Amino acid sequence: MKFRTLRGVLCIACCVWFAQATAQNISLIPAPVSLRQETGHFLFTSTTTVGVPAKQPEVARIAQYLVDKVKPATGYILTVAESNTAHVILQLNAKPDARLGQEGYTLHTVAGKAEINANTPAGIFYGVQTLLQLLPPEIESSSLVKDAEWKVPAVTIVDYPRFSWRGQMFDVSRHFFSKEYVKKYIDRMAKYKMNRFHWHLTDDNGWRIEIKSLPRLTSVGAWRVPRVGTFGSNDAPKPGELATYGGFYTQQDIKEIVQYAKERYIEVLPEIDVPGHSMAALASYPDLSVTNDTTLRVNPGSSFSTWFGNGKFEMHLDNTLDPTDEKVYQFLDKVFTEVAALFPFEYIHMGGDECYKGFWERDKNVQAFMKKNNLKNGEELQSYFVKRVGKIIQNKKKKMIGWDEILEGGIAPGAAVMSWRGTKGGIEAAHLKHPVVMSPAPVYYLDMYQGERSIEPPVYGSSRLKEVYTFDLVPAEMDSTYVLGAQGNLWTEQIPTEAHAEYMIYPRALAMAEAFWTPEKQKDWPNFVTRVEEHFKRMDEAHINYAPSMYDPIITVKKSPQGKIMIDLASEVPELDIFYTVDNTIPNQYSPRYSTAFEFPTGADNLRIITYRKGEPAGRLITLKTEDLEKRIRK
Ligand code: TNX
Repeated sequence: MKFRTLRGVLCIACCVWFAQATAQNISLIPAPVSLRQETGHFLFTSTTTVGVPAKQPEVARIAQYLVDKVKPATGYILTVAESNTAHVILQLNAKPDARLGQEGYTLHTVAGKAEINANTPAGIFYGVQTLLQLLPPEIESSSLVKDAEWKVPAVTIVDYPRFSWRGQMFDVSRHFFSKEYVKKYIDRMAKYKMNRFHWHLTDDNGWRIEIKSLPRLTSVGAWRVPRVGTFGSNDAPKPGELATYGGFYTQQDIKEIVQYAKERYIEVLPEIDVPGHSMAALASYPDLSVTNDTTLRVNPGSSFSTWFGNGKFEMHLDNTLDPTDEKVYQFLDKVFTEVAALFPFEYIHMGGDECYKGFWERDKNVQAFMKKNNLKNGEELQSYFVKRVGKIIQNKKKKMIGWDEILEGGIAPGAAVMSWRGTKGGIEAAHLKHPVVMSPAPVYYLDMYQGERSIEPPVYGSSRLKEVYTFDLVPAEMDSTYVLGAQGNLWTEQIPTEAHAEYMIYPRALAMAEAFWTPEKQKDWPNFVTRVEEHFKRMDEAHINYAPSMYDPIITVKKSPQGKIMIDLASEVPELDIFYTVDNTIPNQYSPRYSTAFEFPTGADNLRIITYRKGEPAGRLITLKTEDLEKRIRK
């Protein structure tokens, strides 16, 4: 492309972007590749019709999806007909539009007509999601909204994703979530054009997938003693105590969920986490470990390990499969046979993370095995295990993906890597020409707290919305051709309820959705914040418990050269006014307004803070005692 042409294209792209930024009522997440707002609008009414081409049942099904989505709030039952003169037209391109690829679409709305074109049904589906987002927030209501005008601004949109893998992981082992809630999770992913649901189905705290040839995995492994305390410091099971907390998905449930996801163009990636994280499996079949510990029980969030920092740890109970025992591979063959039959996605995840090698290393038989097979250390032994699992998975005609520990001791041929310990595993895997999915902790970890820690539920690390949004998921030194995409992970040790899950997911999943879909150069933080606020309105309608944490300030406490406590307040959200008190009154807009770092007066008891945005209360009341401030002092 000649420079002048390129400049012209960039110019148009900028205008389009500017139009989106300034256009009223348009708050699309993820932001489309290009959007032009025109004058006028398309109006949904009780007589709106949806036209689909003849003999395209999949497009007709998407039309029905649209009908079902608009019905509760509008009360309209739109008619679907094989027609090209209907008001809303969904249409597959007769000749592929090269710009759109496998998931892109064009959307054109004017008075009286809305048209979505794509090369594939997935593209049509994403066009429908965009159309729904162009409707007012009340469209998200599950009950009839009276006197609303169901207007869609007139637009021309051309849109397609940055990455083909746009994922969200859900850990249903640490806490169990119902089949209905899993569907909700999937449906909400679809709204933001996410297309990979990674289902963490097994761990120390529960085995959640029915394996018909191994019934104890769910009759025993799906249940643990009930605990409500902080995960990781709960009481261990008491002798004779009944295991009443838990649950699992039958194969029928799984088929239903896979189908539900498929109808939303989401592939389901099942994870069976081995050889570590296997206490639920071992509580069911104790002879699969080197310790054969028959007293082992499904872990209820009691502590069984010591962490030394630097990622080093020791397990006090054996939660690892024995990699030297043929029985283990027979067991895994059974598991993966049934898993492969249930999940149509090309990949199966075999975990591979945080495997403690101490019980292996102390075992005489394992030592003899390692010597015989010329395996020098625990990492090489784990690599031996992973390669064998790789063969099993390959025999089931699937590809294997694992956490970045599968790089240690030598990666299995063809395996894909999920980079979680930062980005370095991803960089290394791409260097070795293996496919990569980026899900680096802490930034893409949805279990991290997302704001001021004194008012967030406690957990070990932080990931704020702005960090999620602005994170560079393909570092410069990485060969991006191997990056399939990225995902956010909702680990649920500290997340026992649906409401809390939602609090952790939203709005951070929106930041990821945009990072994974929208071209990097188009990302714009202040503009994103404005759109997030529009989506808060949608979530209010949908009764989603999103976190308002982005409105809470970032508090930094330092000591001045004179030994005084210095308070520095910042905000990640533009136009946030921060008010504070040091006199035990509750702050509001009449209190001192923060402008620059200040000294916390000697003798004061509390620092209290509240934020306002555009004149309205925004953040939550934060109270830090003098001793809290002292603890936070960073030199
Ligand atoms: C690390 S990420 C884990 C999980 C925990 C998570 C908590 C990974 C592969 N392992 O087992 O749930 O941290 O943030």
